[in-house]
Amino acid sequence: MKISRRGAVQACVLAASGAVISDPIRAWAQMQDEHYQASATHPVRSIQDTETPAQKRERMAWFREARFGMFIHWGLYAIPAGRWDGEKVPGIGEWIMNTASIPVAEYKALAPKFNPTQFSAAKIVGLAKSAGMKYIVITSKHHDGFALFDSKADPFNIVQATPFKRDPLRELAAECQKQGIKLGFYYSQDQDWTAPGGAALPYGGALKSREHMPPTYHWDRAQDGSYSDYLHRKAIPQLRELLTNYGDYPAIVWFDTPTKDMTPALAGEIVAILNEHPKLIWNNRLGGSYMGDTETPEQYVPAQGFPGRDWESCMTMNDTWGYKRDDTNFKSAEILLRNLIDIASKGGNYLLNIGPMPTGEVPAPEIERLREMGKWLAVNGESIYATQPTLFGTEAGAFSTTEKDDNGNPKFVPSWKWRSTTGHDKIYVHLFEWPATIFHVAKVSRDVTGAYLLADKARSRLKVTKRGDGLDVELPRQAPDPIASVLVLTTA
Ligand code: FHN
Repeated sequence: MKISRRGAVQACVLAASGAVISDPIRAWAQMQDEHYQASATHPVRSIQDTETPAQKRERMAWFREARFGMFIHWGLYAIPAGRWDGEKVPGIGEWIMNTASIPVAEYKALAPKFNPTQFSAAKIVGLAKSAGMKYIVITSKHHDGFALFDSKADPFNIVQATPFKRDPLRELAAECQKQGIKLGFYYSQDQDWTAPGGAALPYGGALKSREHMPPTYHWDRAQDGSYSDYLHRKAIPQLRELLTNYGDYPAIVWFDTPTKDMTPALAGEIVAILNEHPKLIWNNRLGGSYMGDTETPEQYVPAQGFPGRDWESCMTMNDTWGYKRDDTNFKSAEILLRNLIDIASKGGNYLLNIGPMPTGEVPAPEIERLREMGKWLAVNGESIYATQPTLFGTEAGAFSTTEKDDNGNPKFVPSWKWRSTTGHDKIYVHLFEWPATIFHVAKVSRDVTGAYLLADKARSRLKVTKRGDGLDVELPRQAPDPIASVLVLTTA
C-alpha cells in the first residue's frame, strides 16, 4: 500500500484565519493538495461532471442555506474514552485503536460492552434543532470498522455485535424526518482497521510507532489482506445499504482520509453507486481524483473561503472528535459563535462536532454551548441562514507583508472587530467590538437606505450619515449582545 502524504505524517491543523481554536489539535492533514485535484476525465463520470449549473444549484440549495450543522462522532471508542490499560492515550479519542496499537480481537471485544441505553434520537435531533442547526452528519462507520447501523454486509455492527441491538441511524432518520432536518452519513471508505485489507494511516502520535511499519502501517496480522477485497466485500456493500435503507436519507455522504489505494477505477465503482442518488451531496474526500461537492477545511476557517466552491469547516468543541473523558478543553460559546459568523461571512457552513458518551448521552459542556448558540441564533439567525458572503472583505484581516505561515506563504493576520453577511436587500454587520457610538465603514457598494439593530424588536431607526463612499451609523451606548450584536443596513 502506498500512502500519499506530503511532508510530515501528521499535521497540527491550526486556525488559518486566526485564534479561533484555543489549541492546535493533532489531526491528520487532509492531503487536499494531492487527493483533491480534479482529473479531466474520470473513469466513471460523477454527477458533478454531468449536471448543468441550474441542476447543481437545485441540488445544493438546502446546503447553501443551512450554514450550521452537527457532526457526531460516536462508536466503540467512546468506551475507553481516551484511556487504555489504565494509561491516558494521547491524541484524538476515535483514533485510540491506532494510537495505542490495540490488536483487532481486543478492540472488537469492546462491542459486547456497548449498550448505550440512554441514546435518544429525539433528544439529539432536538438538541441540534434548538442550537439552530439545519443538518446532522453522523459516523456510520469510522476508521475502527465498527458499523453504527444494521448491516447485513458485515457482522461487526451495533445490531449484531452489541447487546443494544438497535439501529441508531434508523432512529435518527425517523426523528430527522419528523423534526424537519437533514441527515447525512459519514463513512470511512478507505481506512478500516478491523477488516482485512482495510487501509491504516500511520498516526504520528502512536505510542508504539515502530509497530506501524510501511507499506501497510498495520499493527496486527489480522489487518492484512487485499484492499480491493475489503472494498468489494465490506465498504461498497455497506455504502449500498446506507444509500438504500434509510428512506430520504442520507442527504450527504461524508467520506474521509482517502489514500492512494483508492485508485480512480475503484473510486469510480463507488461513484457509479452514488450516481443512482441524484439529490445526494458528497464531499471531497472520496479519493481517486474526484472533487465531490464540498471542500472540507478541518479545524480552521479558510482566510478567504473557497470562492467558486461549496465548503464546510468541520471543527471540534474540545480537542477530540470521539468522546474522551479527560478532554475538558472546551472552546467558549463566544469562540464557537464567532467561528459560525466568520464562516458565514465567507460563504461556508460550520459542521460542529459532538462526541456522545458510551451511554448515548451528550456531554453536558457540549449541550450548554449548543444551547447558547441556539439562543443567539433565535434572535440573529436571519443574518446567518441563506445569506451571501460579505460585500466588504477587508474586515476579516489581511495578509502580512512580513510574516510567513508554516508553508512559507504570507501569514493571514485576522481582525476580530466585525464581520458581515449579505441579504437580498440588507447588509448584516456582526459587531464583536462595540464601537463608541459610531460604526464607520469607508466604502459601501450598495445604496444604504436605513439601519436598525436586529435584536431590537421595535426596529428603531438609527441615524445614518453618508461620508464619501462610506457611512457612519450612530449606535446606542450599550451593545444588545455581549458576543456579537447585529446591525442591519437596509439597501435599495
Ligand atoms: O481521521 C479522521 C478524524 O478521526 C475525524 O473523523 C476527522 C473529521 O473530519 N476526519 C479525519 C481526519 O481528517
